[in-house]
Amino acid sequence: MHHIKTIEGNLDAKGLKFAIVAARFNDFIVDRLINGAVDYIVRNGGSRDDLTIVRISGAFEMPLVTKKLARSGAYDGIVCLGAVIRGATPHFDFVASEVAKGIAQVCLDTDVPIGFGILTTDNLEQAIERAGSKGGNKGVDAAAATLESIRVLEQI
Ligand code: INI
Repeated sequence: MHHIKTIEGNLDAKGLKFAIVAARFNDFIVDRLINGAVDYIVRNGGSRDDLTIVRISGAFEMPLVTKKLARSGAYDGIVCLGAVIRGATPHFDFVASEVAKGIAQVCLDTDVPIGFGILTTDNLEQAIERAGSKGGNKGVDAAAATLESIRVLEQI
């Protein structure tokens, strides 16, 4: 808006190094989130040579691995991808809330922008909807949010 100083991130991924941390659990879904995230970064000028994909067992392992990646100083941003599906687990609420809390903590503790691309859904159909069909692709959204945060933080 005119006369109002506004800080906005451009969406140019050129020269940025990203780590994508992705769970193997529900890989049928997560592989599509990875494809979406990689495709988004490359379409916005990022290079495949600057991407590192880290595969881990499940969403519960995400915070610790993400913390080590963030502390390494090697990445401008980290995109966390997984799928926690209620129908498939009796400990859904525990896993889902611990992971969200843990990743938020890592983000604030390390000052590294982290995108939260972990689906938490009631069933497989809802997960499929958000992994590259009618609900879009949450991997794309998480990569986009990470990129935007990196570029905003550069200006503050
Ligand atoms: N991990 C997931 O990423 N998604 C799930 O839906 C899930 N379920 O259903 O249990 C899940 N569990 C594994 C968990 O993340 C850990 O890997 C496991 O508990 C070992 O620590």
